[in-house]
Amino acid sequence: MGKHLDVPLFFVEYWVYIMTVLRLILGDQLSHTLSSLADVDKDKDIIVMCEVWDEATYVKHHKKKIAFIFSAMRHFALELTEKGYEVQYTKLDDDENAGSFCGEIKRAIQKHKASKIVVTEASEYRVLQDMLTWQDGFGLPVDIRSDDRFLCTHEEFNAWAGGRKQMRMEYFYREMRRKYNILLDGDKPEGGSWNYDSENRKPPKEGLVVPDPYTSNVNQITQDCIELVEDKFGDHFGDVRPFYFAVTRDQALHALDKFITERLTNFGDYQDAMVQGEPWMYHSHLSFYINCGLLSPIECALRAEEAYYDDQAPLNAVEGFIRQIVGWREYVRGIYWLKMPEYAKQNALEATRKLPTLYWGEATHMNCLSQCVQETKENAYAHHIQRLMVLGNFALIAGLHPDEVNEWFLIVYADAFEWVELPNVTGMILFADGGILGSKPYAASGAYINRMSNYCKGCRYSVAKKNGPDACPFNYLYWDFMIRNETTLRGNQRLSMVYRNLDRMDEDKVTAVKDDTRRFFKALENGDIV
Ligand code: FAD
Ligand code: DLZ
Ligand code: SF4
Repeated sequence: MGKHLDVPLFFVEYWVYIMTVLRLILGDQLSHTLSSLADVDKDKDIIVMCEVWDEATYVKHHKKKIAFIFSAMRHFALELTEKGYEVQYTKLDDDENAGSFCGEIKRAIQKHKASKIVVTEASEYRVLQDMLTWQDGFGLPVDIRSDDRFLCTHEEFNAWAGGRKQMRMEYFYREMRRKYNILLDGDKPEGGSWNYDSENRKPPKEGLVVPDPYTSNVNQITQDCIELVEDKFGDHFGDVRPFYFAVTRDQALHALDKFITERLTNFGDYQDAMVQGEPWMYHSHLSFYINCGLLSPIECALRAEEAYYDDQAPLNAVEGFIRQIVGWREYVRGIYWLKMPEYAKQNALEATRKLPTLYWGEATHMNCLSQCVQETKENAYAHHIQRLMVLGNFALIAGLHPDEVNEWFLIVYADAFEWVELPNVTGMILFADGGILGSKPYAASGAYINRMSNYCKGCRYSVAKKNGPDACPFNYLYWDFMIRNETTLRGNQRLSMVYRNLDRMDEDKVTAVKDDTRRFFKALENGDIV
């Protein structure tokens, strides 16, 4: 038993009165309504924000992504200071920068004689594990609060998932619609159907006029971040200039407004369309802002719902957009936290190939891949179908190792944080989780890309040719993928038609598929341009 000291009550009260609470805000927690700021005391508490080498380099993030996060962090710190909070902000190149969250917290505890830390739970497993060591490591209370910017708590998701054989997004999404009473007519879905995808996903038509995307003006704060990135991260992938992302909440609200008024109407129709030279299409380009906290997911969904009730946008577009935000976004986060840390090691198809250098912008004759990589390099953005059906589809059918593919996707997109990137890559594109997230692999031949884009017109390969050196590689890689993974995939009900077709394929055709695939991989391994 410890010895009780007789400490006078007034002393305890005085100590509580003077104690300094540190409130750490991470680079993806830039929300004024953050749980860790809920009860902040302007007179005593110190808000800690830090640009740290560890975070900027645990993978070699795209240059634009780093400039975006740093500039948004600096603007957010300024807003807090203007509101009267005391903020300790450490820039990356400050002399005393300790280089890690842990090091910066330790420095702040010593400097401010802090007696408690308050933080909102990290969005990523890696960082949360670190946070969980702080209480013992620093010997003071650490209050880790849940992140109520997400629409579904961990407990709710686990309860929904518990006992289900299959965790299909569609059913989860309906629960979320009900929970937030969104697009409902009484207890029925607006318009009578939960999902209007059958009306969406039209191929691009000639003469589509795509509105200009939101672009911000670069002020001195952003300019400093751009120069810092050029100086410190010159060997990272991607173009930092021109820089046009929103870096404050006001700017992000402007981008949201622009999407609702100028793009939402066509969002559903052309959600899957890809047009050469049109990287932004009718997508919202809001993921960066939602993921780092400048916008909340529910406000984006509610703005779209309002546009429908005001007759500004059709139901197929509005429902489609809302499904991405309240359905897919929450669902992938739920899967991530349910399945980590094992999820990061999944490789159900035992894929082993290294990531080809064409993903870093080296020359390729495959025009679809070349366009998507080039746009990714310029913008730290590619829209969903480019990620899924071009970059992801190739990674799947070429049998690229999940670690290599995950690292690439985590690096190159400004919206990439592991909680959302990993399930999309390991689950949605690679089927490496064996079917937890999706019911079948999204493998497709060149015909799909040709139907949904105009890439094939400018390609050295012929999408109409199935075999031979001029044939579109997606055509034979698709069949080789099905043959290679037959033991694992043949039993999948949703692939029964594919395997029936394979069974009908004559032997010469199977041999041609295998020969073409062998030749293609050999060229890839030799460093030839494929
Ligand atoms: P829109 O098409 O306008 O969609 C609206 C919003 O819905 C998005 O802003 C996003 O918040 C949400 N959303 C849509 N689809 C998804 C999805 N599958 N998962 C989660 N949220 C979704 N999204 C990320 O935010 N970060 C990632 O690192 C990421 N990696 C991906 C990797 C792969 C291989 C694939 C196939 C998808 C990935 N996505 C990721 C999902 C999706 O592609 C992006 O959210 C979307 O392209 C962002 O652009 P947007 O804001 O214009 O989206
Ligand atoms: C992405 C990123 C980068 C590049 N740098 C920082 C940083 O220096 N400081 C910071 O607080 N956050 C950064 N982030 C965002 C974090 O990676 C993100 O907040 C955590 O991974 C969440 O788990
Ligand atoms: Fe891509 Fe094949 Fe079309 Fe070329 S022909 S753009 S490789 S799908």
